[in-house]
Amino acid sequence: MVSRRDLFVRSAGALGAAVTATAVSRVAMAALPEPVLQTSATTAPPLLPPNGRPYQPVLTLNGWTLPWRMNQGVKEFHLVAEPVLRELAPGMKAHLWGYNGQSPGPTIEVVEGDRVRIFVTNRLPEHTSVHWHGQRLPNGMDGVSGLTQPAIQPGKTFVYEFEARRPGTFMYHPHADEMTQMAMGMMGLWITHPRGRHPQIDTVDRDFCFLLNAFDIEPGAATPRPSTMLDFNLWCWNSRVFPGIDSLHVRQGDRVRIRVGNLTMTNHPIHLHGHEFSVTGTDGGPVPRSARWPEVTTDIAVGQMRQIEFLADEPGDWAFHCHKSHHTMNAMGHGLPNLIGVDHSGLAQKIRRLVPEYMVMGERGMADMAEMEMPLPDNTLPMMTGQGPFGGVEMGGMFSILKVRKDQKPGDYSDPGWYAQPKGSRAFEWSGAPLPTPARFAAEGGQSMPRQQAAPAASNGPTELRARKPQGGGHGGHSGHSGH
Ligand SMILES: [Cu+2]
Repeated sequence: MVSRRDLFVRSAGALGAAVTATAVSRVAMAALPEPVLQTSATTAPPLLPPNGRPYQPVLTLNGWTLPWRMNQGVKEFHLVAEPVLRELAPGMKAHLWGYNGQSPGPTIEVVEGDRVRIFVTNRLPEHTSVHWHGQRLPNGMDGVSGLTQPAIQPGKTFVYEFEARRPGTFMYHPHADEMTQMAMGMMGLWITHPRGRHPQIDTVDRDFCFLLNAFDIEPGAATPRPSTMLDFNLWCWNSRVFPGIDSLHVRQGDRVRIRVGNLTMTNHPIHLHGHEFSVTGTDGGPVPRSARWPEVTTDIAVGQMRQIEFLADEPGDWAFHCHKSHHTMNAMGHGLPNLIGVDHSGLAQKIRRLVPEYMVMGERGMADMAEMEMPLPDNTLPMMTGQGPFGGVEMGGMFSILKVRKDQKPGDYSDPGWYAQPKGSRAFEWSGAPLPTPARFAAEGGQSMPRQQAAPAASNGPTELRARKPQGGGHGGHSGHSGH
């Protein structure tokens, strides 16, 4: 983390002209707080509050918390909107837009009732604004350019000031050319901690947070395509792609909170293995205890935040991921022919006479592709990487690992390494008598998928699918279906 004195000086020069029509005292702003920059994409340790009201800090996955200064009882922050270079995972860097050297921007942590003043300096090539998603605040502080304020022009600094009225999990992002600016990575988290004990907010031992975001970066390129509407190819947690996403390290018996916000253009069913959790909060505030129920997957819609909590009582390395399986892959083409079950033998040899490096893909599913040593363009990621103790994890994108350990010290967030499974507690290869090949398999395709019946004549109307249904059994309600 570095302070950038020159930026501070330049910003201060622009201040007089930029700040207009706010309720903020100009005397209080005589000197801008120096912006603090972060250039590393690793997870920074939680920022213990050096002053102001005490609270238990969060850990931002592959992110950091923005320091502040106290100025006559007001917590002052300085966000700088600017182009940044973000490492999405080892082997790939992207030219993004973010705040204070990184995308996402730093997490802002305050306490319920805090008066907060945020200076926003625009170093982007176009105007911007900052919307404080989910907050109760005066209308003129809501950051919707054109509606509640003029846009912040390049080189200008604006000041937002309000009281953090509600404890909870919030976000910030531009409300100016937002399709471009969010596609370029402009976003951050905002945590308002409760002041003292709160009837609906438990104290926890570990408190993690991250944003879901997505980019469309062509293999070999480094800048996201901002005009992409839905067909993104890099699915990230805090602008990181597995295996670049850090794992979450907790002590067995810890009560754990994870706050997840979605600033992509689609929903993400976030799924945790080995434990059940409750959704204890949204960007609307804490969920009343009577309205909570156990889940292992929570769907987070576009623009939503979900706060999940659980008791980490099962030791191990537990997968934690988005359940849309194409979100746990990396840059991939989508217009691929379906090759499952197609016999390529002979064909590949013929093609290789014309294209010496030709490789067959997808014949047995896509797992082959993770193992394949295929030349990639510079600055892109293979589709499914990440090695576990037993081989390739075949995951990319929105995937991480919850590591629960008995001997993880309180407050220690360091990686304990792979879990040593107790003897006799791992799935193992059957070594008894082999399974006889069922006779029906021979009639059902195999490599060449022989046709089972004559093709219907063209005049026979729509193709009818014959689905094999279980004979008898208790599923009376399904017996009337004749295939779809
Ligand atoms: Cu997803």
